[in-house]
Amino acid sequence: DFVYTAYHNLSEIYSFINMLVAENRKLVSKIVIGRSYKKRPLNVLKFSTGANRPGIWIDTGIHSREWVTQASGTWFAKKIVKDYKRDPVLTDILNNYDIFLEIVTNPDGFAFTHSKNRMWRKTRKPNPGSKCVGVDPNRNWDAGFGGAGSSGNPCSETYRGPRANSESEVKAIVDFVKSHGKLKAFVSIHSYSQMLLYPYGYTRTPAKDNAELNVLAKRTVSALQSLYNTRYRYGSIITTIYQASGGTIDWTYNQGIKYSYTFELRDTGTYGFLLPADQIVPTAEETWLALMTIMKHTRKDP
Ligand code: 0X9
Ligand code: ZN
Repeated sequence: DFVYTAYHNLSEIYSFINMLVAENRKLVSKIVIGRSYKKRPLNVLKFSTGANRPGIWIDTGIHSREWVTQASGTWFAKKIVKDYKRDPVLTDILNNYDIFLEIVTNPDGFAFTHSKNRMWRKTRKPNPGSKCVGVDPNRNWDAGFGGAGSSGNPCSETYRGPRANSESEVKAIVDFVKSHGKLKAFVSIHSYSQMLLYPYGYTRTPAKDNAELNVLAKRTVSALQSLYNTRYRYGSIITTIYQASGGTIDWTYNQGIKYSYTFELRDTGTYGFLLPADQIVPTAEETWLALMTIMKHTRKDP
């Protein structure tokens, strides 16, 4: 059986995904939305109990070194299959919405964090004319692309890439979001720093739904805190963390997905990206309460 209290490599997580689908065929399926630069499948778990439903998207691991996020993603997947038909709130959500979960959103980077460099963040696509590899997949989206809070230097950790959507890992999600057409919430999960962020990152102009996103963020971090007293800050990206252009949720928000949020999970820097494995399950548990708060609200306000 899969151990949630340890970190796993790419092949272990891909096996986990296949097992979960095999054991829960009525609820779970696997969609391959594209291929990474190195031709690895971009697997998305679809939790669905009926046709033509609106959707809720969750991704983890777009920055490969943020290991507690992929680990939490596996825990969320198991939690969904365990709680369907047991937890009335999740059951109601799944009777009306599909949930999509991409656990390893940057598989090439993730494999590299296991084989060569634990602190790798970006994709693994070579940059022509540079010895430096990779693009920051959270600066590559078509929302304020190329603006302040991203770099044009291929050797930078925040290199935006030659153009928006240049990374197949990003383009695959863009194509999925557009073809799906009715995603109502989009949650992109990072670590670390214990923050819940909403648009915008590329501009100081508040999002049209700023007031509602703020109130929901406040309720969401308070649900998270209720379990282990883990404290989160919350607010728009640019006012809470820093200016960042070409980010995921700015693009999804501009596509009309009102409930677009980014989490920065534990901790606040004691261990940073190297969060000890005994914190995986508590992190996932508290984050699940936060996700449920966002999903419940989405269900009430479609
Ligand atoms: O800088 C980032 O990409 C994120 N922090 S991290 O340490 N995980 O790299 C924060 C960016 C805020 N989110 C978006 N712009 N979507
Ligand atoms: Zn990140």
